[in-house]
Parts: sequence; C-alpha cells; structure tokens
Amino acid sequence: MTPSTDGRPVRFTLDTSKLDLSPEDMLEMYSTMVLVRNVDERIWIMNRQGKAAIVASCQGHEAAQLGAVWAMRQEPNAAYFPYYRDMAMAIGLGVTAKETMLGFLAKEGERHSGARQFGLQGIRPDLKLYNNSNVVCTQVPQAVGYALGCKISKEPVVVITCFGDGAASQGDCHEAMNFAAIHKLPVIFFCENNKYAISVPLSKQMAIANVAERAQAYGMPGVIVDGTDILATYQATEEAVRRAAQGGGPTLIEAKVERYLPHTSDDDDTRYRPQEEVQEARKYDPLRLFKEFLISKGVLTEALDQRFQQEARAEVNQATEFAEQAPFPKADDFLEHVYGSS
Ligand SMILES: Cc1ncc(C[n+]2csc(CCOP(=O)(O)OP(=O)(O)O)c2C)c(N)n1
Repeated sequence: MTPSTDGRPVRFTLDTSKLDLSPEDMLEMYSTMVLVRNVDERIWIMNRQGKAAIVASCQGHEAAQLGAVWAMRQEPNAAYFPYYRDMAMAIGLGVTAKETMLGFLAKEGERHSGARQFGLQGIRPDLKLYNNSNVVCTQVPQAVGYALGCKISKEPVVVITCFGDGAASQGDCHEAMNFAAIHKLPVIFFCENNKYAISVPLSKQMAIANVAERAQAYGMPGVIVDGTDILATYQATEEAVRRAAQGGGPTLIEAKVERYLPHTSDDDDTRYRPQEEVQEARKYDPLRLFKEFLISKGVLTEALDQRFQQEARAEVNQATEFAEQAPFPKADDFLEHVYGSS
C-alpha cells in the first residue's frame, strides 16, 4: 500500500500473500479476541446487575483495535493514547481480565487510576498506555505533544492515538493532525468510525463520506480499512508504523467498524437507530469473520475454538469472582497521585 499520488485516501485491501504472521500469531490474535468479547459481555451483564457503573462496549471494534495493537507491538518504542472504547486495545497490550474487572467494579487493585475513574480510564505507564479518558478527543493533541517531546529529546517513538468519528469533528483533532504533519511527527491517527457519535449519525456531523479524506488537506496519507477485518487492519497499521519509524511522518487510518451495542450502558439506541441496521451489521461480526478465515486456512479447528471459548470463560469467571470479593479502595488514599506533596 502506497499513498495515492492525488492525495485521495487509499482504500486498503488485504493481501494475504504479504502477511508476515505465523499461524501461531494468528491464533494468539484470535484467542485474544475471544477473551475480549467474553470480558466485554460479562461487564455488560455486571452493569445490568447494578455492579458495574457504566460501560462503553467495544463489541464490533475488536478487530480494528487488535489489528492495530499487533502491528504496534512489533515496534519497541510504541506508545498508546487510546479512547474510552478501546478495551480490546488494552487487553491486547497486556491488561488482564482481572484488572479490567477490578476497574469496572471500582475495586482496590485497579491499576489505571486506583479505581477512581471509569473502567480502564487513567494511565498505565508500564504498558506505555496513556490518558484514556471520557473527555472526547483530549488524547489526540496529547499524543502529538508526546511525539514532539520525544522528537526534541531525540528518543525514537511511534505513537498511536485512537478516537471515534464524532471526535474527528472536534477542533482538537484538526489542530493535532495539522501540527503533526507540519513537524512530520511519528503519530498514527486511528479513527474507529462506527458511524455514530452517541445518537448523532455520521451524515449529521460531517459533509463528506470518509474521515480519511481530510488527510490530504493536512498533508499526510489517508487510509481507509475494513475495521471488521483484523488482518487488513494489521497490515494497514504495520505500514503506517514503518513509515512513522523511518521518519515519514503521520498517517490517518480510518477503520470502518460497527457498534453493536448502545453508545454506553446508559444509552438506549432503540430511540434513534433502526434495529434492522444493527442486525445487518452483526452479519459482519469480526470474531466470526476471523474464525471463518482461520478455519478456511486450516489454522483453526472447531475443537480448538471450543477450547479458546472455555478458557476465556474460565478466566472471566475467575476475574469476576476475584473482583466481586475485592474491597473498595480506602477513602484515605483518595488524593494519592492527584496532588503533589511538598
Ligand atoms: C469534550 C466532550 N464533549 C462531549 C462529550 C460527550 N460525549 C461523550 S461520547 C460522545 C460521542 C463521541 O462519539 P465518537 O467520537 O464517534 O466515538 P464513539 O463513542 O462512537 O466510539 C460525546 C459527544 C464528552 N465526553 N467530552
């Protein structure tokens, strides 16, 4: 995939002959996706039981997030500025089911914020996972600032920042992309376009069909990829990672994804979204698509899939039990890491 000469976004299509993933790699990707789906479904249930306060599900986004993570994981100096829907990205980077469950139940031992924020929000410096917050788009200029800081101090880095289609219409996003292109910063702008910003459909918040079309105006390549295809997303991101690492500057990747559940557990999407649309979208479930691909290639069998499903369920059961029994954080350390002391 090379950037088009007329600046129009490249529509990326998977070329399996160029895949540099072993069958073992692909099985690891698949079993991680199975785990993520199991964690996500369980947290949604815990919310309905009144145990998890609020959840932004990543169901339908898993392939995009994990494809991007797998490409980024090959880069030793990778840093991540995700958004609130990026649970698959977090788990792909090593956040465990137990840690995730502790976060959504706001229990002691949670490592992003000490259980003082929504699940998975806060930072995990050990994983170079920075500022995941509910405030839409803040992470995008921060990712660019981080990349600029690394450039000034001559530290090699490749930064990825993720955001939704709604966030792409915010001023912060435009300023960040413009600045990154001017300074040729090693940033991948990864837009997970699920066609809705809560209840606002894409057509009501942008006058063009693709977010990636804007890349031309900033002066960077724009790439559209099928975000329900983990391997396509992996390949597209891998190229952007290589370009960034070699000093080629930023890339805007638009992963076309589906949102299977309401915006969050506090939302009722039946008030604004035809449910037939959701049923149609479910035909392209990234988990099923990847399973069918792997079976067709002889990499996965139904028996192995059953094993992955059982292992994921067992891990999620253990994580749930652990988090339910864990205490809430102590009131005394409420201000820890909030204010410095002198
Ligand atoms: C600065 C700011 N403005 C508004 C909101 C309210 N809000 C929360 S999520 C959201 C929609 C974001 O949609 P999108 O970027 O498409 O991501 P998605 O949730 O669809 O993945 C809005 C407007 C907010 N949290 N922060």
